[in-house]
Amino acid sequence: MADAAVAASSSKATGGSTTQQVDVAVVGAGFAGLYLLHRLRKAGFNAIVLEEAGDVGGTWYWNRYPGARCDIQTIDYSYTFDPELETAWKWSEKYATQPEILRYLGFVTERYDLRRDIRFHTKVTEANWDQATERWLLKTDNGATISCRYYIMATGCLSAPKPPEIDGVKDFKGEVYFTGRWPHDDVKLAGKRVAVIGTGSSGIQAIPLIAEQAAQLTVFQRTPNFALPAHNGPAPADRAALLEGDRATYREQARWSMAGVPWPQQTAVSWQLSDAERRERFEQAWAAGDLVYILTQLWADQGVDVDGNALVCELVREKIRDIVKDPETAAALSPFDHPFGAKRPCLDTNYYATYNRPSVTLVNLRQEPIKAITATGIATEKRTFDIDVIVFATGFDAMTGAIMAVHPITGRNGKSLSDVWANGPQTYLGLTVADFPNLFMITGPGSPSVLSNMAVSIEQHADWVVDRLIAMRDAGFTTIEATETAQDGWAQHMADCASLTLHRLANTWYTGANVPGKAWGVMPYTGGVGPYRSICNEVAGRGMLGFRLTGPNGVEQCNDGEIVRLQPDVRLVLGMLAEMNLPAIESLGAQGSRDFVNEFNKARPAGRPVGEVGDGMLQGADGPLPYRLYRPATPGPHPIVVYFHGGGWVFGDQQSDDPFCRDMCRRTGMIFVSVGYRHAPEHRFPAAAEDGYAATRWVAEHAAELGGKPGPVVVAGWSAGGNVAAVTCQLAQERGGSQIAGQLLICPVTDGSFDRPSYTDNATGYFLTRALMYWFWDIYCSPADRADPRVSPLRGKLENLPQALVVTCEFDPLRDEGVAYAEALAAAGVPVEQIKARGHIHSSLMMVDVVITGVGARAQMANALRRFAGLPESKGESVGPGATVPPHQIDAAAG
Ligand code: N01
Repeated sequence: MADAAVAASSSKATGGSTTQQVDVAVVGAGFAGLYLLHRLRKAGFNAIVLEEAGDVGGTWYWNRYPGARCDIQTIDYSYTFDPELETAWKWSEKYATQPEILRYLGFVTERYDLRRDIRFHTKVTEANWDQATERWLLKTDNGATISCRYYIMATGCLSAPKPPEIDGVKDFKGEVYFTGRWPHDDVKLAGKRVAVIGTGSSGIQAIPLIAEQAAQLTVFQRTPNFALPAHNGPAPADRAALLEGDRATYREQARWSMAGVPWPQQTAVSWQLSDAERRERFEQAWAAGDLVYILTQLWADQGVDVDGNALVCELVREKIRDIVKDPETAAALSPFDHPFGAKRPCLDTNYYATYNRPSVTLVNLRQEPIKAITATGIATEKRTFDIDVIVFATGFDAMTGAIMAVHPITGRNGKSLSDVWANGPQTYLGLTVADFPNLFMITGPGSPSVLSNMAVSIEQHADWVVDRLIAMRDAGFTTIEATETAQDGWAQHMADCASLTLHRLANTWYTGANVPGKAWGVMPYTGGVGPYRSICNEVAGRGMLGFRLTGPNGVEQCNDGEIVRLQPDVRLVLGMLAEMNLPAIESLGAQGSRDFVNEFNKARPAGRPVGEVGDGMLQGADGPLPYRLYRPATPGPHPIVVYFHGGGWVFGDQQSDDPFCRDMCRRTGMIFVSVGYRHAPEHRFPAAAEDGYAATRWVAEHAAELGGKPGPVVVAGWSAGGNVAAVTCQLAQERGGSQIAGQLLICPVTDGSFDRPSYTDNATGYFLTRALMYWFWDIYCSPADRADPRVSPLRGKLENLPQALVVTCEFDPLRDEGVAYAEALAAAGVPVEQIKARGHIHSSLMMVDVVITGVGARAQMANALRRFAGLPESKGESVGPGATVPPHQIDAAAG
């Protein structure tokens, strides 16, 4: 039914009561609900907000426990939609207290006259989609019913407190409080024996203040958490000056940053810094008292690499040992079970020092679990504690809990949201769910939400949703719904992003692990606020990709598809390259292209250290050739890999593939000899192929001199180097040359024909273009020679060739000829394996330390090389590109 028709009967009776008719109903009057109401009204929608509490504030209404503050600097944790609002309100502290934030939200409510459209003390108890009217019908706990075209959950991510799951709570005769539902009246703790259960952000904020009042405080800790001092006070002068100097730029940078706060991206990785440099950076972060700073500004690998992260963990533990006088207590407070940042770290004021007070006791539940709560206190497996007051700081059923708290939500064809989410939340962009038309979530699971500055993410979501509603109204659409394809694609992208991070190594509320029985999975989007914003914009820009829109008289638009198919880090790299506006390499001429590539490579991160790197000369087909040898740090002799770099037979050298060779040398424990074969146009076909053959032979003959194991060598190569490696194997067999135990061919050129689909599908946009490949071919090899197996090994004799691993990348013009070569080898009886790297481009697996999703594939390649050389495979790292098995498993959270 059209809105006009509905509006004509602004309310109508259902079953004796009156149903209020609105365009949009929003649940929740916190940060998100208030801004939504403001924007919806401005856009001319008739909207109401339904709020269970007695006033505005959302999480800041309920969480009134002592010490409650925000943990993002308040100048960042503010609305930015109205510059006048920004100057009308002045925060008094770096981290505002809960009462001040609540006053701010009240101020915003009055300023924009929002209160008149908020129904307080109104909890939604049921929401049903009615297909006939294309509206949601809501029931509430006070009997009011509402019919709305659009239903928006602005319910917050951390607003459904989790039950404590401890026996005997009901038996306790003393006072019981939950941090997430703290009373509005004064809670008197002076002179009392208080227990706090839980040491997350809430517990860690409350404990020092409770300790100041209570006669005795006993803290029951199941898992220690990382906390750093907030150093609260006035807003830091440098940040305030930055904001006030150019407010619009500051806010815009926040919107496009990774976490919603404008800090630059770190590029130095931990192993490039000395101990002293790392310590200096850490001390600076400790002094800054800022979570986003310490999570993003130490070194680039702190959040993605177990070793880079372990360095941070140890530096924090050192601080704990410095502050806490009793070594046993310090040890119990020191986290060892999760990487820093994989569980939300806390900001504290005097938290660790509180344990130096004689009136404070820490009970380590890992050593003495709680048996039960009794009438008079708490019994652990070792002791009993007489207690007057229990404070549960036990957290929330995060991300999904608040949405499920207003259940049942029944969508198209009677589908229940709790059934659809039984195995974890399924969403498109964290905003919508297939089969639930016209339902939106603000900062829902699948969006950056809790891994970002919520203020920034809320505004982005509210703006995106309201802009879509306006566009739909203008175009005459009345329903919007995510498609299954788009939703599944988003789940895949979410998983790809999460596999980059260390969240998989922690049991946290981010993953649902804190709630018994809840499905496990990283619920927030880990790809960053800026990238997420660009994806949402792209969805709209590409004709609402992944959405089905319908309107009256059968009008329908469905532009189905997946919004991100590239691996997330590959997408970022391509975005950066696009911004650099680089010239087409083929426009530079051969020498120009070499100069350009050399210059470009200088800006790439250096490779990791290996045992030894040395340059030398070997004998090629027509004279000496340079090589670079990478020796592992382990005692030799080691098996040898003869490696051929990429570069279209025109450019590239030992330096260009240096990070890859170092990485593979470390992973395989094998010597890599990277050969500087001759390039076209000075040396056209078959110079590169002949050099490959000659160099391999020379290396095999000089294996002992090089510190290698005598016997067969292994060959490997990328791109044109993959071509040289493949051809070398064929020549060695044909000519009875050196013995080759295996071949690793990474995105190899295997055939001089350009009619396979990948040449068309990936012709542009993925760095290696079809035009560039044509150019390479023209420079190296005349059309008359292109069927020669020395450049098109696919046309050669394949029987009895060495076993092979062929790696192809999804978005690579060379993909299909790589696959064809693997299939042809297999058909010829050669043992062959394939890696089809999903979401990767021609060069991404080579981008060591930049494209982390390539780690899985490189670990698999390393294992194959070890196998070829007769070495045992190394254990425990990879199962596939971008999907790594955790090298370190941790204990499940204790129940
Ligand atoms: O909740 P939590 P929170 N027996 O889940 C323990 C935001 N926040 O309310 O880790 C014994 O972090 C549980 O132990 P374990 C912020 O994003 C922000 O503190 O599961 N213990 C853990 O120690 C934060 O991350 C601010 O082993 C039990 C604790 O209770 C999020 O809210 C302030 C237990 C729960 O910690 C949640 O923080 C406060 C049991 N049965 C919160 N069950 C700001 O500063 C749970 N625990 C803005």
